[in-house]
Amino acid sequence: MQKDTFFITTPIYYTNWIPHIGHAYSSLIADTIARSNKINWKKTKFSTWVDENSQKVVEKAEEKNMSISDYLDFMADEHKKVWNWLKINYTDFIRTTDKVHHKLVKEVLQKSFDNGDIYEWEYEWMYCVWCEAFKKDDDLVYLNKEKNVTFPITDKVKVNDNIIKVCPDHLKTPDTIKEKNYFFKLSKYEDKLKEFYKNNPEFVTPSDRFNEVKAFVDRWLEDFSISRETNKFWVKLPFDDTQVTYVWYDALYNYVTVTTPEWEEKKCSKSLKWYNFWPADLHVVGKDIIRFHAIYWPAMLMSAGYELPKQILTTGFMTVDWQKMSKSIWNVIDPVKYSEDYSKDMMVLYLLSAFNIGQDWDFDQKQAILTYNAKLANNFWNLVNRVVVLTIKLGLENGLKWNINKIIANDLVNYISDFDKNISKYNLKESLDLSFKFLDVLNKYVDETQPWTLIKDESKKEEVIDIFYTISEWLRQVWLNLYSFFPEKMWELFNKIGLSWYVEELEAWKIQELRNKKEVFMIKEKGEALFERFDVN
Ligand code: ME8
Repeated sequence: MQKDTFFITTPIYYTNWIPHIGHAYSSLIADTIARSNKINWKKTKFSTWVDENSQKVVEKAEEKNMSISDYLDFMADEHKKVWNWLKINYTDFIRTTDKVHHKLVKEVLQKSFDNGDIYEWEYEWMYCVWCEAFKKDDDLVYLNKEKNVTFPITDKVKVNDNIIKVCPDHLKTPDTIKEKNYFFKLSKYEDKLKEFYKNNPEFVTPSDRFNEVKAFVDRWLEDFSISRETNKFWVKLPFDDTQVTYVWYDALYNYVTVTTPEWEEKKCSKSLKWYNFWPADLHVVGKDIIRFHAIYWPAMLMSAGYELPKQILTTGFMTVDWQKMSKSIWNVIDPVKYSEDYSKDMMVLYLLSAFNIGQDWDFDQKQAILTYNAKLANNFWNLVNRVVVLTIKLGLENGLKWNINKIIANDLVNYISDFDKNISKYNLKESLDLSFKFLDVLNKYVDETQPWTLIKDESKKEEVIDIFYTISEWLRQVWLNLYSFFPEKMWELFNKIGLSWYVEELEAWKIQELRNKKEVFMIKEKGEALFERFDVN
């Protein structure tokens, strides 16, 4: 059978910081979705990246007394270390400084230039280095330095030594830049974008984010600058080597570079060669960069003659103590340290089940522990533990054999079909909720049948085996589904019941085949607890 392909991407992360839990959130979503496609018979490409074209990189390198290229190498490694530690199973890692990428960037720039979509213009604008963004008066606020308060810009108040215009996020005055740049003619694509949105009503999800994008396009599309004359070390424009690319072309086109034969030849795992991965199936991005992905990016692709990505999943933003994460106020949560102090599973469960993708939220550690204790340590682990301990007590030399009690078979069928429907639409919270709801049904079944009482009566042995087989089988089905979320733990669980080859089979796209199998469960040892309770302080 010819396999379908699936290509998913994380956002392109800046390298002026080591990924924090907000970045990990996007990567965990992408990892879970990639895995669920992979085990469902799809040839899956999962790319992650670093965006090295940032003014801040120059400052950070100076701060650390490093050359820019040493700093970039160091930070790219740090990013990889975090993702590898968290077992984010990406297939491609690309840097904006990659030579193969620069070749493509030059080609597409030339194409758009030849089409008349790129033009030169001298202009004067304000630019906030900290946001890495141009600012207009509308984007700024007044800061009264004496009183240290901000207020909206109005005609009535004039700038003076005490009242200055600042960026509302960084409270710093943006630089004024006057220079010649090249611009992309976004305005030319207004009608084409609108038509594309109309024909692709799920292009951006959740839909409220799509509405924001459409409203923005309805207001007015402004051409945007794509080059700089100041930055010495980025990709030179093929039609003017006194200018280098700025952000859009060298960042966004990463998504395409990883699908080109040149990249695949050099950097890609053999098993992923020869498949056509462009257009991407899903870009996972935060709401801060949705406009760039849903407006700039499709227009740039149309201009260069590429197909457009199929969908963009937009995530909400997390605050810590209701504030943006920032090193200066020490509220940054490091995902690796968090996983060491608590557990990676707690982080995944909380991030993916406490709220829907798209919502903003404040990180709530108490809630994270309570959710973990209730769902994984109690509901889930207690049940597994009971089955393991009692089956060992039965001393079944030849394992638990197929002997299913049909009582809750309907619940299982509904659970699996609802799970599949939800995960294929990237409803990760709903998919997890459904799994824990089904575990509730299983727990209820155990409470009602009371196998720990029946086990004392030798004449009831068959009945007990029947119950244990049923629970183990239904658990096996839950584990197959939860593998996309908690792969390491599910692997340990498959081992526990004598199915050590399962992960290999799953990674070879076979969830449907495994679901239909009739296994014998060999349960020999209790082993260590996989999900232990944490105290809430
Ligand atoms: O913006 N909560 O890179 P970046 C949730 N390189 N998600 C968060 C988050 C938070 N507090 N903080 C970051 C860039 N993210 C540019 C993009 S596009 C041409 C260039 C996630 O390192 C979220 O997905 O700031 C966001 O979009 C991404 O990290 C931004 O990463």
